[in-house]
Amino acid sequence: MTDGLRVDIDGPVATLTLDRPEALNALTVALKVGLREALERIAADRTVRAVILTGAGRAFCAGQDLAEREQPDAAPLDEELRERYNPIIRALRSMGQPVIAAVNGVAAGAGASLAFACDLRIASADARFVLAFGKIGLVPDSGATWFLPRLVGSTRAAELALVGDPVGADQALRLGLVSRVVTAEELMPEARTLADRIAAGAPLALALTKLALDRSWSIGLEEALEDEAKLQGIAGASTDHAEGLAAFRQKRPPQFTGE
Ligand code: T3D
Repeated sequence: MTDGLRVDIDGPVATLTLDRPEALNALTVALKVGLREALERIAADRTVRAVILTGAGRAFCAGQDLAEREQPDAAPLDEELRERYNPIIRALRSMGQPVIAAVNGVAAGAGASLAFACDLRIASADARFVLAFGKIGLVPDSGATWFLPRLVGSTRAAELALVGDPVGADQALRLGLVSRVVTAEELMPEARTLADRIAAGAPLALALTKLALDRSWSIGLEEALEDEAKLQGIAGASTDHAEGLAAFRQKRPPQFTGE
């Protein structure tokens, strides 16, 4: 659909595939713009209830396309972050649908940041995360300095960001960077099964859960308790809550509509 991005919508699940395998799915301007637009379109599509982000070929994403960065007309780095990377990270966090990163291979630089910004990460045994920024004299960006300590704790985040050694799939599982590791063949079926299970949930409740989890990082317990009460008031007034109760009573699976 877009240069370097495939968007497949199959029932309630949208799969976004970064598709520049010859450059390990490195992020060009066209791909960044396409990815942001696709996320925004999907966010507004009520038929999509879960999203999978993955890469074509042997990589998830090698971060910024370094060949494009060296072009004389490349935007300054701060501008590139503000205009193109940060909106992608905001779109991932603000969309109501949960996003699963199916990390099929190397995730380097902003490619790792993209995976960190998803709600869930599952990895194939071939996956590795590389905080490649330092090797080219840059600072971790696209949310990496914010997500990483929250995902693995400050001590491990500092080691990953300052030393930059690659983290293989098994280590990523031990660190809590991913929640599951499967074989390369199993990765997409596993991601789809997970996405289908999420998609069977109540969309409004899922969106509010995502919001509450994100907000919990910046508020105290008292505020979180009040937040939960407000959000539960909204979820409790939904048709889906009534449907959930009826389904429980009638011993059948619920049919949620997002209302
Ligand atoms: O706008 C801004 O710059 C600000 C934003 C910055 C955010 C960032 O993401 S900064 C970090 C940028 N990314 C990197 O520094 C990673 C560079 N790549 C690597 O370190 C390694 O390629 C990997 C560790 C990812 C994988 O290594 P390996 O040995 O498995 O593969 P390879 O042989 O290095 O790469 C295979 C091909 O992909 C190769 O092309 P070729 O020689 O076969 O034609 C290589 O040049 C290409 N490739 C890999 N990464 C990139 C890339 N091409 C363009 N950009 C890349 N990032």
